[in-house]
Amino acid sequence: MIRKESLLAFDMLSRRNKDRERYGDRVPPGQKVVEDWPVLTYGGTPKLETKDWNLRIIGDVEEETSLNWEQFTSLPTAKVHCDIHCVTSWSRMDQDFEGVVVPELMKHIQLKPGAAAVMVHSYGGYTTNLLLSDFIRDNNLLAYKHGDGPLPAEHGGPCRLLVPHLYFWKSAKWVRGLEFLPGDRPGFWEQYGYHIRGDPWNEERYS
Ligand SMILES: Nc1nc2c(c(=O)[nH]1)N[C@H]1C(S)=C(S)[C@@H](COP(=O)(O)O)O[C@H]1N2
Ligand SMILES: [Mo]
Repeated sequence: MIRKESLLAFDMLSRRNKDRERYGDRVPPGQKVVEDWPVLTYGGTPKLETKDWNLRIIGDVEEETSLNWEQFTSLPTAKVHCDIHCVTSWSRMDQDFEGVVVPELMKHIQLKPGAAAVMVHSYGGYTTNLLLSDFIRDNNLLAYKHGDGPLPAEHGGPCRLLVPHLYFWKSAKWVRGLEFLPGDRPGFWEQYGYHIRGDPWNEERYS
């Protein structure tokens, strides 16, 4: 007798093989491609209007400051085409985001000499941590558009971080502030056992 679980396992395996045929090495180990876009939020979607939105820059900076929506959106933008990888094992391929380029924003922020990491704070209380070497990259955006439209609220609108080279929990939705720190410190999921860095190619899922 063939057990139902073995049939399910077989099904998963053949799906992964199909993903590999279609996308080759673009699918990280242990991931499977989905066509829909799941919403993964701890808690609810904060209701935010751009007129009330601002981005606070705090911690190890020469001068703490904040930018309103108009100031923020006047910074140089770019489009990033990427795949996104959630630690719960789905990947979504060929996504188009647009927003402020992180290194461009950083040109306006004078860090204190000891700054080495950032804690990203979200409206609603979520946090996630990144080393500056993972944060200040040309492919990272403070994204406010997806495809042809604004970023949908449930996916982090008006503005989310996009860090395509790490698992998607690092891409904080509803970004509200950047806190620069002398060293890496665990954020929300990292405190609950997610990996401190989260590289999908090394399967840095949990620690
Ligand atoms: N503010 C906030 N950002 C967050 C989360 C969250 O719960 N709150 N979840 C993270 C996780 S675990 C994932 S996989 C992605 C999911 O983004 P999506 O809902 O747009 O797919 O957002 C990340 N950013
Ligand atoms: Mo996730």
